[in-house]
Amino acid sequence: MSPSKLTLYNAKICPYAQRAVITLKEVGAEYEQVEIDLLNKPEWYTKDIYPEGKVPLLDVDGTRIPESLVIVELVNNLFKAKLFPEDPIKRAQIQVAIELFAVGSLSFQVLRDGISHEEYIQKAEAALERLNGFLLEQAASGPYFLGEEYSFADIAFAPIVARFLVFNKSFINGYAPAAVQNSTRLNEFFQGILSRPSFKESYIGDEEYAAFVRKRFNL
Ligand SMILES: N[C@@H](CCC(=O)N[C@@H](CS)C(=O)NCC(=O)O)C(=O)O
Repeated sequence: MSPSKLTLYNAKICPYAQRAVITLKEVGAEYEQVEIDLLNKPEWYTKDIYPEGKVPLLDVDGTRIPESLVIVELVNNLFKAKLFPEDPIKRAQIQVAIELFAVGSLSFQVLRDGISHEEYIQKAEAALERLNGFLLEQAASGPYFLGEEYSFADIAFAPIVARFLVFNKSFINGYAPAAVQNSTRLNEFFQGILSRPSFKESYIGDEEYAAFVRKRFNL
């Protein structure tokens, strides 16, 4: 049974929030959306809605559920969608791959902690190589994490990958990862998840994302 009222607290800039939007689109849910300005967060959000002050948060008939991956699974279950593979091993493997692909925190290491571009590139290439291994473990060709089957893995990765590529282009001197150029599987995966309509319809856009990073970090 689908819930009677869904309200998503979203910030278009946020990759985690985009996971929730993609999932809602994939299942064809009707929902209301409240945009939270992360650079000027309204007091009422932290005070009345979610003390952690983070997005996304999904209100389901008055019950508030935060955390992107929890929301993805909840929406999948509410709408009896098939975004989670039946095989518990595959699910676990996807969860590990998501957890270990921490390129978002790598960009913070450049912006906040001042690690060098060389160090960033070294860590990024290692993360991509590992992801390539995970992809090949599932299927020899894509376009998705599991091969031809679209799943929550693709939802989890797409917003992170999109912002990672923009960050490289705009803030790491146009760095184009060698691992992506050298691996058809990885390349195909990135193209597959980034060309999915639910991703494209919910993505803030390359320029807008780069502009946000510049503003947020006074670059
Ligand atoms: N683990 C959380 C992370 C959510 C998160 O960190 N969201 C950021 C924006 S991308 C946020 O709301 N930060 C609070 C702030 O910027 O004040 C999830 O997966 O939903």
